[in-house]
Amino acid sequence: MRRSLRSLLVATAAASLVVPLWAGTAANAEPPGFSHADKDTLRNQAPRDLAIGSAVWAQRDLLSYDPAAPTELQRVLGAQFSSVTPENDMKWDAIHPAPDVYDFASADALVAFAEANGQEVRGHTLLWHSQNPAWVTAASSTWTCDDARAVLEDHIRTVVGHFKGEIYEWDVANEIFQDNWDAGGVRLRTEANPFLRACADDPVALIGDAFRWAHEADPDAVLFLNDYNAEGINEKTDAYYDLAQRLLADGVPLSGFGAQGHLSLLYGFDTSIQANFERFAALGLKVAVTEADVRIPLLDGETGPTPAQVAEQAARYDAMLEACLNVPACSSFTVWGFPDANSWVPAVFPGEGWATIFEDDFSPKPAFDVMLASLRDATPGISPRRG
Ligand code: 9MR
Repeated sequence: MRRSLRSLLVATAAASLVVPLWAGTAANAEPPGFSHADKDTLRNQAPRDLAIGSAVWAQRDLLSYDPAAPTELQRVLGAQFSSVTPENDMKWDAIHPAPDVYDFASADALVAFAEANGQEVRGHTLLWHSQNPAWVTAASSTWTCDDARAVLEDHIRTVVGHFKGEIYEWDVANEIFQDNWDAGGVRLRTEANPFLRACADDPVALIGDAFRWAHEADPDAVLFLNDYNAEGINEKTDAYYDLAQRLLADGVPLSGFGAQGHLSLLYGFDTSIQANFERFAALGLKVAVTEADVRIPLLDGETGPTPAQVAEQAARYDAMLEACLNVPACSSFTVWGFPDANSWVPAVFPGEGWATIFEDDFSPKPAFDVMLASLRDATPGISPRRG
């Protein structure tokens, strides 16, 4: 089991003054079966026990996994990354398709892949306004808060309990705040989220209990709030900062804050990500970049981005990674899948793309090279740019 291996190695390192604390921790351990030539990888260059992850949609890409004959995607995923996040396989519509039916098949396949490749698993996600099954949407129109609480509690206890000991970080609450461009501005999603809507009189109590149920089901998992547009210090992250303080004051087992990191070159880059991470870390929370990608506006008729766009993309990926490297509480840095052909971006943002760190033939982009160099240059627990 990944986490117990990590604890064991840290304990062993602590007991021996000869073995540095970062050496051989589970997150950076070499996957079985890889040759020396594969050692120059993101996972093996990561400092301290920083997990370097990717999302993968197990239903599409891992069900047919044969360790003796991996697909190119599976080979790269195993070689480069020490953590995997199910892109869709643990979401409500996939894992709880009917009131009394839980389907763990593809999520279990992801956990099995991770174990075969010496990887940890980030769980995603338990309370969200999107990708809920039709039965939830239909039933929620008549839910009382007690009804919603009963459904959510059963789901969280069942799903987190199923994976107990297998998942090091869970995105418990995902995208629970609106954006400042939404009607009503930045506030909890008590309209779009069916659970928060049913408990709109006191949504914070429901959120707190979601964390409590998850913690009771797996006391060792680090439990995250997670959102987009949550990289820098802004109105939304101010709201999260206030919520985190309130939850912690109430004794809620909140233990992480995740910035998804979905960036676009259409917009400027907010350089306050490190300062934002530092304020959440000061509350005693882990922080993480959970879904990094950097999409590029592509002109009609062009087959790819310009050299300047490629360089800017690499700089933004690296800036997010550097913020993580510079904050010791940053526990994981995850990219949201690869290669570009698998990216969610073109379907949602027509005219934008080329967002991942691998081209469709799996060759690494400059963003990959720059991040690999930053990981290699980082000393354990501290980034070289920190002085
Ligand atoms: O990448 C996911 C895509 O395959 C799904 O169709 C989509 C459905 O909403 O969700 C995508 O992942 C999202 C993640 O779960 C939460 N943050 C935003 C991600 C991109 O939309």
